[in-house]
Amino acid sequence: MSHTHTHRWYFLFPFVVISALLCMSCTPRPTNAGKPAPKDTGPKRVTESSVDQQKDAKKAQSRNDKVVITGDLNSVDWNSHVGKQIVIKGDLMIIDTYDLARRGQIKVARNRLPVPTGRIDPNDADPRENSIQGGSNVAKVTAAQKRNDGASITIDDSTADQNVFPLSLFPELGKTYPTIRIGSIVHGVSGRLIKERNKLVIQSNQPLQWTPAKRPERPDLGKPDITVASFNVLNYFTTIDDGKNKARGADSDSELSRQEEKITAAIEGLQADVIGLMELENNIDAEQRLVAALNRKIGKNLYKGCGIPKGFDESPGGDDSIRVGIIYRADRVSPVGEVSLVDDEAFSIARTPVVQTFVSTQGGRPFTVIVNHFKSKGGASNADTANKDKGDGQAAYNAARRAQSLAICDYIKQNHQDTEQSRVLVIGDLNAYQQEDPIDALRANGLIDLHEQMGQSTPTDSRDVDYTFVYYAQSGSLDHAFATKSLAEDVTGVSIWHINADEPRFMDYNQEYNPESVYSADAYRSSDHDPVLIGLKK
Ligand SMILES: [Ca+2]
Ligand SMILES: [Ca+2]
Ligand SMILES: [Ca+2]
Ligand SMILES: [Ca+2]
Repeated sequence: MSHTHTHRWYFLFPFVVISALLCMSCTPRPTNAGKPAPKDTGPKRVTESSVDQQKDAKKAQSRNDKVVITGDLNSVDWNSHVGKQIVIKGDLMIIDTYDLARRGQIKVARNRLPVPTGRIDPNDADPRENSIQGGSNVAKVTAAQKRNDGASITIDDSTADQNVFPLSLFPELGKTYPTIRIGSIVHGVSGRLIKERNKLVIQSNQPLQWTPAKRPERPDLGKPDITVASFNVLNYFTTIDDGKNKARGADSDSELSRQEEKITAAIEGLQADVIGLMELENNIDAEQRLVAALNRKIGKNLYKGCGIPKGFDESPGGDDSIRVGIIYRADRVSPVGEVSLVDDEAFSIARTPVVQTFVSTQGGRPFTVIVNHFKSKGGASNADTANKDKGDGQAAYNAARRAQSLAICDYIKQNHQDTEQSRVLVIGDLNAYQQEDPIDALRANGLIDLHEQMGQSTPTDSRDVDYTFVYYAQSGSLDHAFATKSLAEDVTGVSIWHINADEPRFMDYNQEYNPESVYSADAYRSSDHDPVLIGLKK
């Protein structure tokens, strides 16, 4: 997005100033029993001494109906304010847009909310430690979750009608502005607090005054010889979902074309030489069709697929309806040996990891990429005892994911000890946040977390949130990049390109409810995960 575009946006909306609607004589009210009222940072109060008694009575009435919030939302006792007019002063960040198209709702907080286990280790008081058992530090995870739960409030468009477009909170969407990203800033809000579907919402009956978050350029990785990417493509299926065949992707040829347009735009934009993909349909067609579409898009036959390894269908995880795969730029890298897999029972309820060694077409030493898609956190009702949600912040199937991590470590120890083969990259959607057991297991076994190495996510850093995914208004990284020591030395940069997690889901390829005017054949919301990029020396 250009600066001019931002300015134009501002120019159109300088008059939607919520503070003009404020009751100037409002006194800030205690926001929580027993807690002091926040300091009034708003306009000076009008002196009331000269007004007559009738007016005084009216004002008292309106004061009782109005609540002004200036500080931390955690200290607000929302339940005691149901039915009242709420004014939240100061900047609020949009942290969730999941229900924006359907219900006209966004969630806001003072800051982006990090998933607790992204920073707090459930079994190590110091997150730099790498224990992978027990729950000695779970109380801290739980406390952080509780803080997050109280840190936000929902703003609603004041109607129960669904899929109303244009959006009344953001009427310019689809006209002069292309998206409503998470991370955008709303400059205060006012409206009545009601309970709707057992949820507290502030009904705003005017457009919000806001500053959009910018869409980031593809991140810089230093001066790499080779670029590797990891990208979960959100169920790219060539089999059209007919409601009975259990296909998970597009419901029509038209949706498939749109999905393909967006994914190929994203992959082209990655400018990567090797791309590990998650959530391809488990057949060869999906990979081949995607590669063909990419080559058509760039007008050259440069991309190739590694295909499906021998013995894949019989391997643990090889029968899942989705799989991981690897595609590459044949002008930039050459495969060394056959594509192979990690054959381990740990993957029987997940997806078989796929492995390929490459060398730059410009020479240099070989490197091996292991692409993973560990068992997800969902589906808890089917989980056996070991895999039940233990309430430790790591959700269901943590034990399965931990075993999958350990299987990857074993595989590397068995197959990649010789100097010639010791440069290994472990990438993919590990379905675990940075301080959860499966990620600590990789560190405990000597693999290097490239984000930590590059100083992009130190466990104690409280300023920025490292994320590839947003789930129930919390941001965190499920997608990771680890390397063996000998390869970690040759990493020039690692970065997450935020093209998806912050973008509203109504901008994706689907056509059931998405407003047609916001669709664009670009990289944004090509998936629900952000891709990860890694730069390497050859
Ligand atoms: Ca609504
Ligand atoms: Ca740790
Ligand atoms: Ca730990
Ligand atoms: Ca659909």
